[in-house]
Amino acid sequence: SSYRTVYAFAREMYPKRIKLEMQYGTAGFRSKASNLDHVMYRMGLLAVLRARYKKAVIGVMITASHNPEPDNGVKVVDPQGEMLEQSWEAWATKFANVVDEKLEDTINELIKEFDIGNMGDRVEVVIGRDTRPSSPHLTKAVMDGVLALAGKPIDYGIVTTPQLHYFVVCKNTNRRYGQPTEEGYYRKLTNAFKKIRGNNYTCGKYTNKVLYDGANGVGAKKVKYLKEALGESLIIDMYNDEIIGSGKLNYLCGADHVKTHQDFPVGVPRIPNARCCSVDGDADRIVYYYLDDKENIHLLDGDRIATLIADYLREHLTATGISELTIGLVQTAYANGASTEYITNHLNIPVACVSTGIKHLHHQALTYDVGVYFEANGHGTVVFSNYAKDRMKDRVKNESFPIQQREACEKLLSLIDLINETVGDAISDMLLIETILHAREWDITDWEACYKDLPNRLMKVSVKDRNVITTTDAERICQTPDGLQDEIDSLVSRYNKGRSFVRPSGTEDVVRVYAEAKSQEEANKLAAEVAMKVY
Ligand code: 16G
Ligand code: ZN
Repeated sequence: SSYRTVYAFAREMYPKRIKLEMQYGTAGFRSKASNLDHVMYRMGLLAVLRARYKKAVIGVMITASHNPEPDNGVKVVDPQGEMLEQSWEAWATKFANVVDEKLEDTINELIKEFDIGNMGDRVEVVIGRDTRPSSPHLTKAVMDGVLALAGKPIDYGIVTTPQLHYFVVCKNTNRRYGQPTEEGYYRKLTNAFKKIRGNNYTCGKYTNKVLYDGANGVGAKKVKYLKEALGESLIIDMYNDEIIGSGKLNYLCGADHVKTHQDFPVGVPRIPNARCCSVDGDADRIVYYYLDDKENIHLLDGDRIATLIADYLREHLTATGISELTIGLVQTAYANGASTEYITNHLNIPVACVSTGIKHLHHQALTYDVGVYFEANGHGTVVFSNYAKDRMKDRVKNESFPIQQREACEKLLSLIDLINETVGDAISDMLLIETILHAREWDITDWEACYKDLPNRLMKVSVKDRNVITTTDAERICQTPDGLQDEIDSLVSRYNKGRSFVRPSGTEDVVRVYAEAKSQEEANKLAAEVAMKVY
């Protein structure tokens, strides 16, 4: 039977050699690549079962994003491009951790629990990987897992995480979302971009050139195709495109490095006031920044990107005249307090705060007709309801509406084509940001002038067991240990514009401490004081 194959494969090719317990967290599994053979094989098995259960194509992405090059990881992508459903995360954890001898039993348990009857269906699992040297080998392990349960693996090779999400959605929507190929992806984005931009490449203070840090990863490889297709409409000066295996992936460059250390990346020329952006190792995050005349770095992070986009979309949404369409912006507790204040009081757009992790933001964003979501680290996108899309398409066609309204609808529909609605996408986000800056005729300092960030500090604290800290209210309040929240409250109350929270990390064995206050000294001091309470 096929089960004998499953077990034989597991024992002979991908035996579980390590004791290390792994947990499927907000970013799937992440570890040293050498620990992951059996995990990959088992995620291949799980993906087939998930595909049979959902009667749809499932994705598997092999990447460790912004982590160092020797790490790797894996995430399962659900049919509509979402992250794996929460109830199955526990199954993924179980699959990864059972001993080889129990693997078949676990498979049978899952089949029984979800009543998966169609075990003969030759379901498709689409697989993508980043540029890590370990990724080809780990891809083979996933494919063997898919084959062991008689699924059909489709290997897309090296792609960005958002490209893989896009392929899954294209396949599951009968190509209504686009063609499930790399060419289809570039064509969709670049056609929309060029259509909106027209022939006017520069406008006011906007210049059509951006310095792009590819983090020596897939984000560098892929932008080459884009550059060609965009031609003169946007000149992308690419830096940090080392060959695979150079060891330089994410090293002193990339979105995570720039955001975490507020440090200008190596490998990018230090030209004052030049508009720069950095993506991360799997190109699902982006941040912008520039150096001023004194060589100080100014960061425009996910909060800034979110406000830029939300303001622009709101303006067009109002112009459509379809008054019932709602817009909302979703943040996490890490969003700078000044951004929340600006969005709420100046832009008058409702803001929701949810727990860290893209699935939470995405989920909340779906409750609006136009839902903008970004984490401060630069991961985010916009989602549109089908209702909004249909209403706008109707209005474009209906000549009884004023021409301005119909044009606003048309513009928004083009913007939707420019956006990867499935997940945060550095490349698509960049094109959207460039489109808005162009429309506003802004240089990067105009964008920055919208509001002034509150100084803030993020710290890591190592503790014996980070899970003794539990939180509520979108991680803004500590539930346990007893009394900790009171202590934080009392510290915070002594600071001007003080705010602080602590939460256990979902990706590292640490507790994170965030603090903001009127001055940098105060933010540092508050963070240190709160960290002392966590020890
Ligand atoms: C994961 C999340 C990211 C989040 C980060 C927080 C996804 C795809 N990725 O990388 O959104 O910001 O975890 O890490 O959801 P932390 O829990 O260690 O602070
Ligand atoms: Zn990433």
